[in-house]
Amino acid sequence: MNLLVINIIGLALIALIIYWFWIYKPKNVRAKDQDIIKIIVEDGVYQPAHISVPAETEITLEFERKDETPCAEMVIFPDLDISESLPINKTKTIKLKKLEKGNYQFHCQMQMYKGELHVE
Ligand SMILES: [Cu+2]
Repeated sequence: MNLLVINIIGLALIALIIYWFWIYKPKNVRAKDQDIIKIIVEDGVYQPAHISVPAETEITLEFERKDETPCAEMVIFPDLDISESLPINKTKTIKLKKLEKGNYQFHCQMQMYKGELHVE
């Protein structure tokens, strides 16, 4: 490989890192009572990762895991005592009970995938 090619690859990697850490913002969705929110588990992110939920409403989450690595296998809501394994390319339904105001995190077992419910 000549030096130019190596430089271009280096610049592309730097651009990717900048994009990932500074520019990329996970999508935010706003849920209403009885909504079903579909969350795709892929490429190291939950999409959407931030879900706004009105307090005292009931919503359902449908996780669809496309990432086959073991990292993505579990989804854990530590504050809600929820810990579920996600089958690959199938929908896993998690019905949430009514929540009080606050932020509730959810993540994979290694906390590489991260998301948050904003109950307001
Ligand atoms: Cu993980």
